[in-house]
Amino acid sequence: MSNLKPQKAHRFSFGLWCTANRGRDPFGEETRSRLDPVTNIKELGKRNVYAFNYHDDDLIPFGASLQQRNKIIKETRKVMKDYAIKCGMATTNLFYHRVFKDGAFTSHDPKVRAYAVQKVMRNMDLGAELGAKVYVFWGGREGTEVDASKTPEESLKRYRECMNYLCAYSRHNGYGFRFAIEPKPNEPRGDIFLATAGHVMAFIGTLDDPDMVGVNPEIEHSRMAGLNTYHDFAQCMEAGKLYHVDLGAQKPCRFDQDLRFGSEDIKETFFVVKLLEDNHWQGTRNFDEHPYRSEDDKGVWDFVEGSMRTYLILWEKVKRFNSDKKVQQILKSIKGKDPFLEGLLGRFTPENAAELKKRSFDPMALSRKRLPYEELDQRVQEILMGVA
Ligand code: GCO
Ligand code: MN
Ligand code: MN
Repeated sequence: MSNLKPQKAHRFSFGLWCTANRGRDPFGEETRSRLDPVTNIKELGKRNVYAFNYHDDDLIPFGASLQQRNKIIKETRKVMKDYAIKCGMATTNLFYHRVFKDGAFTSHDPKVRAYAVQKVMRNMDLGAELGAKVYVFWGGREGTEVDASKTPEESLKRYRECMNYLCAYSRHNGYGFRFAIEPKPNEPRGDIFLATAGHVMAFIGTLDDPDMVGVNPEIEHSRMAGLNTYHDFAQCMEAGKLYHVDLGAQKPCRFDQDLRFGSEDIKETFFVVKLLEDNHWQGTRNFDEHPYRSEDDKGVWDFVEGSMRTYLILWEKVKRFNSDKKVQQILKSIKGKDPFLEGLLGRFTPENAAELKKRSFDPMALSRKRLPYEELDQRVQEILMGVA
């Protein structure tokens, strides 16, 4: 296996909130000590992580004075330079403070919505200053427990109004951000609006500036919804809407586990890596996940190193798959070829349709074509298990 050491050229990134996660959950207190953002960025940079991502409050504590803010920004810039680490993505914490308990962009209260938009604009100013290319919108509180309280139609209108406003703000300032909306079906709300990548893509089509906005699908969130993550990512990519990715691992249909990349769902994860690498996808290979609560402060870095190592191993497996004679021979054998029919099917014309209607087919004969998927999947398994 070739070199599994992460390089800046691999374009790995982590959210500061992932490494600074202290293991608190609804049933228990913190198990790790506080990690300040500057040390956090430095430790990532030392490990050849290409970029860090942040929520406004990860970097500048909520309610900090202007003086504190300027000091942190200065230190951040220095550590970014010293450790050759970029800021990849910026996002806003619109979920922690109780003011957002019933939503930010979808709150009934115009003052809360205005405050949320203000919070985003202020952090967009900072994100642009730090060189972030992508701005993520994860509407964790944009949802309901009580359907009588808010209608989805009205909420989506409000969501749209805020997104349109912020797109215009970014354009007006020449920030060049690509916005990426992150779907999640539930948690922390009972039901969250824009639950899946499909919902997000449909919503984007209704915005004033759809080209500016794409999707930030997360492996864990698609699996929470019981979906095939690989298909989710691929459909976003095919639509030209894969603007950012959140990688991690998750057992299906549970709370958001945010497990270390590749620690579950190995075959699906392999196909996600294959999708990104075979298509030379341009974004950062971003991890959004948390170390186990049982880990100590040191273990956080094992988690960071493990995530990148697993990605690189899976990439090696992708190369192995792509050059495997047996796999390629099966793939070749299952793909039919008929240039004449493909021409007829390629475009509707009355002539093509008339010609197609005249053709006679033998469905039984067609159905007898061998599809050796047992062999194909076994081969994939063996590549992944390291015996092929
Ligand atoms: C989650 C989400 C968050 C968002 C992040 C960016 O785990 O529910 O993934 O981690 O990605 O808040 O806004
Ligand atoms: Mn998550
Ligand atoms: Mn995420």
